[in-house]
Amino acid sequence: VDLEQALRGALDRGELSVHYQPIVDLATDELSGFEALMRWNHPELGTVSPLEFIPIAEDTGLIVESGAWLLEEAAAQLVRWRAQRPAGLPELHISVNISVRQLRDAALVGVVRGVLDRTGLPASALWLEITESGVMEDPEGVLADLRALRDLGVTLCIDDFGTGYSSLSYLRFIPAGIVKIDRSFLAGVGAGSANEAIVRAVVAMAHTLGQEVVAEGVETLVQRDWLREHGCDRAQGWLYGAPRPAKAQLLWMDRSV
Ligand code: G
Ligand code: G
Ligand code: G
Ligand code: MN
Ligand code: NA
Repeated sequence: VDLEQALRGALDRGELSVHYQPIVDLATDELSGFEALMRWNHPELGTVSPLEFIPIAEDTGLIVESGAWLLEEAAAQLVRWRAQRPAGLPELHISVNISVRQLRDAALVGVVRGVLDRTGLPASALWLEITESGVMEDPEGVLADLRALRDLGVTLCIDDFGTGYSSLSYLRFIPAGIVKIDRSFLAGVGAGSANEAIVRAVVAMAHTLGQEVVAEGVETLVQRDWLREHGCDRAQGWLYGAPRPAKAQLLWMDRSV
């Protein structure tokens, strides 16, 4: 099977879907929102990993259309979830990955505005995840759009933080409200790993800049307890749940463990 050829018709054939992974508020252990992740189920190949098909979607430009589709699906799903969530619990947010290719597409800000208008999702409930390397590929080109998105009221997240080759000085210019620490830095956290010094430094830096910190790849209670104790704001990982379809999600489960 020619993956690129197969991917070209995947959206129209209904082979793409969205999975959601919980993001939890560390202070309360309460569900705070979800990250939306694209899935491709090919009739013969079965599930194709995003690690395989997202790069193809970026190279071919297919990510622009499928990314816009995912954004609208996820926003509409979140509007339904917010309506179902019992009163008294914090409002849920949804986080969507935006690739370099989408960032460089002149239509992006209009696409986001259109999705917010059509679904009725408040901009404050939408997080857009961008990577450092995505911004660094063309800083001048994308900064104006990032500011326009921020001005819509959307929250920008720097995804996979620490894995890129960005200079810290540039980070100051990305108008992000949230830093997501890459899961590679979570190994050994709470067990004396040198990674603890890195996580501590990222939390201190982000908080100084007025940003929140989300730890990715949290798998154990030891990691969770250490992160909470060291001021990390939110967490995401198998401890709380893997990415799953919408119908498999619980919106008000007590996640305290
Ligand atoms: O958790 P998962 O195996 O889905 O993630 C694999 C990679 O694919 C991650 O780096 C994730 O950011 C990326 N990815 C998943 N869904 C999307 C998407 O909708 N858009 C983009 N640009 N990347 C995605
Ligand atoms: O954007 P990023 O490359 O970080 O994509 C998230 C990827 O990490 C997805 O493939 C997702 O399934 C995976 N993932 C989510 N939670 C965990 C976790 O707790 N541990 C590990 N090792 N991977 C995770
Ligand atoms: O989402 P779920 O309720 O299944 O996740 C809770 C438990 O399942 C945790 O103990 C977590 O470690 C485990 N888990 C969830 N998803 C994965 C996965 O993709 N890989 C592995 N190895 N464990 C997972
Ligand atoms: Mn992400
Ligand atoms: Na990530």
